[in-house]
Amino acid sequence: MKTILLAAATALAIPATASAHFLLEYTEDTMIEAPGEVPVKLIFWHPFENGHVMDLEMPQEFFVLHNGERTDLLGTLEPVTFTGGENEGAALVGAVPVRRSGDYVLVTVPQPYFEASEDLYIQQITKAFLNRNQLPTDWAEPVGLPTEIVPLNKPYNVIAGSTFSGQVLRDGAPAAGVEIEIEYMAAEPDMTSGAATQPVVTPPPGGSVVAVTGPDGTFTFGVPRAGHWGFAALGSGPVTEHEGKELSQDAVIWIRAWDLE
Ligand SMILES: [Cu+2]
Repeated sequence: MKTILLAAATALAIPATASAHFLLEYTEDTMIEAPGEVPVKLIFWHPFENGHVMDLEMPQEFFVLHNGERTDLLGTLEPVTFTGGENEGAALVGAVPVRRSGDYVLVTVPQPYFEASEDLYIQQITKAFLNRNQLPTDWAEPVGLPTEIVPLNKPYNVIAGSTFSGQVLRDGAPAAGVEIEIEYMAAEPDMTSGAATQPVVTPPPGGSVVAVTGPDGTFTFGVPRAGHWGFAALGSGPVTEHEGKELSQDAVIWIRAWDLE
């Protein structure tokens, strides 16, 4: 009896993680045809269910890697508001200079966000990928972040119906047994209106879609649909505390899947 009561109390103490937070680095296109400044929106949101928007501060770092060369983009960021299905929140808009052919790996290291309902900080170190002229240059290389997901499939042209695999690194070493939350961008940020588009699907029952990394830190997910998919490795980072509270230092990656037509 005591055991049952304890089990019930433990179950109730588990924070409400049914909805997954995701830091977005959103660009309308991932394959960039014309050279120029590509607008990117940084939004802390629940895009699968078009849910709550969390206020995003100016990040600690925001940069792009191209041919292994790092360009700081913090100075391009401007505050904007973003309206999701439930509320309006603070977001940021920046610009990525895309000129030469190759990959452009966008990286955001945000400030830790205090989530009052769970009494902890969340810091989602996020990567997204652009490409120009189909020349692969940078996507397969680790950036060297405290934690990151390294794609094992080219992340900007995954075929819907195929699979995507990634490897979670913590301080450069494979991180085993890490929970990966998987999110579909069912609604997308409208770059002109500052609001979300109408969601095209709703999340399945049963809460977050989850995979767990194996002994070598890898995971695989069958991608059922074209669009933007996000993967968040929860608490995969080496830092576990911020200002006296628990910190979930997560690694997030965004990929783009396409239908064969
Ligand atoms: Cu959430």
